[in-house]
Amino acid sequence: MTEYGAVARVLSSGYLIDAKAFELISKLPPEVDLEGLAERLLRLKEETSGQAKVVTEEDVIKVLPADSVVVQREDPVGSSEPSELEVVSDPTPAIAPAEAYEGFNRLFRDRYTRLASIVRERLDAKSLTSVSGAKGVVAGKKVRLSGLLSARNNRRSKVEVTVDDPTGTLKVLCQDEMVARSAMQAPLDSMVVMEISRSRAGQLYASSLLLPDVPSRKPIGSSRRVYAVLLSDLHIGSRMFLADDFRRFLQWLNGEMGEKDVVNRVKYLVIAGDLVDGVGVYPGQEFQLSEKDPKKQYQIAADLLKMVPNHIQIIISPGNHDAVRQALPQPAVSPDLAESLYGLENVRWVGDPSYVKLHGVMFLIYHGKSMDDVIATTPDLSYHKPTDAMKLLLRSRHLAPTYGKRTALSPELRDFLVIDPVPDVMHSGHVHTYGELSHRGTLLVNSGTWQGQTNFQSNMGIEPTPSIVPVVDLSTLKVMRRNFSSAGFTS
Ligand code: D5M
Ligand code: ZN
Ligand code: FE
Repeated sequence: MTEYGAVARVLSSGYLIDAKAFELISKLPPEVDLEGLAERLLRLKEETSGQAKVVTEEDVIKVLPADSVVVQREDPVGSSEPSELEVVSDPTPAIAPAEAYEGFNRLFRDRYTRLASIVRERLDAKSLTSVSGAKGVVAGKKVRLSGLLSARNNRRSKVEVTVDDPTGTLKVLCQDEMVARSAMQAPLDSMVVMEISRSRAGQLYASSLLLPDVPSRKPIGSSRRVYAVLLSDLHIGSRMFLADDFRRFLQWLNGEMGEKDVVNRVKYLVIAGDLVDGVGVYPGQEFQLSEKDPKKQYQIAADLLKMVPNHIQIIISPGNHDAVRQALPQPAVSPDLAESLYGLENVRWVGDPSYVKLHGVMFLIYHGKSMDDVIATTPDLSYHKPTDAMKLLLRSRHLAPTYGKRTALSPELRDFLVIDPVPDVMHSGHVHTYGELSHRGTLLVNSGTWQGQTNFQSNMGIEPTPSIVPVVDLSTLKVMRRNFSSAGFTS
């Protein structure tokens, strides 16, 4: 008798078998007498009549012969298991920049309003005052203030900060060493919350300075054990694109290097920008290109991504080398330029940044251009530890807080760069160094690159760590790494 026979028998007696119970029965070793099992199940259910007429996994475990069976908690996933992609937020259809001056006013108003409401949610709203309210604080009293950190000046060991909100501007002195340090580490133009008091001489002092941050959460994993593979910065079309390493990765993904138990679970491949090297991105780039036509660069990308098994859903967002505008948010690359990729059924383009849910797990995909700014302006941050820069952005609840540096912003009606909701996984690239870190339940991954070191990076002292692939188990948010560099395949 097959397990279906056993199931049919229980069903025909007026009981339903739930999914987990069914799965367990179907995994039992062949020596288990299913006929006997079905009999015992029926007896068990009859004895406990009055309860729901559903056979659960617990019921099955109760009637299993005690000695013969090890209950497998394995969750086999075959390549036929479908992916579940939901695009939660994508700037592409919403992009409609307003006139520059009025546009930026509106953009910053939206940024302020949304960050202020995040802060109110995180802290007791009643205890927060505005800049104009804080101006009136009398000597000996403390108030809590939220506002944008518009300037900071380091004066010997003290730091003077300027905070703005729609009610005005205020200068506050950070004298305490820890508070001064927090002031130097907060990105310029980010939302901060400060506790301030006035001295008898009339000077305002900060006794704390905090970023909005994210609440501590338990990661929410997928119910099925499926994996997402994260990539970025392939730079196809560059002479430095590591084609051999990438082909090795594609072979692995096709199960040609074994590890079928791993690759069968891969349901998603997420590319966080710089799929191609583009053209005219920096002076003299033409000498570094093996392919100078952007359409052809995307054609090569399509020829490679065609080799990704069809059941794997590919999600691509652009970066500063892709054939779209540089200003954030970036829309998806258009079908005119990336026709070949739009032709692949399993490819979904989104803008930069975007939120997508993969098997219910919320991903924030962001290329990471603003990391250049926070790394340049924040002590202790470096290109070697990209996840520290990502963590600072997450704690600021904004992907590009600092205005007027190297990251161009577009004056949209809505600020797509505010980090809300809190993602389960934040995936970036851009800096070309691999990194992973967990912050208060959010997994941060920088997926490195597939481009060797360029002359420019060598002059800047940037040492890329290419061809390392993070594989995220969506049920646990744990990361496995695979290295496809020429030094050899290591797991
Ligand atoms: O950027 C790859 C890495 O190289 C990233 O860490 C920034 C750095 N980079 C690249 N171009 C520049 C310029 N012009 N100035 C400063 N830093 C740079 P990618 O965007 O992939 O080329
Ligand atoms: Zn790049
Ligand atoms: Fe980049």
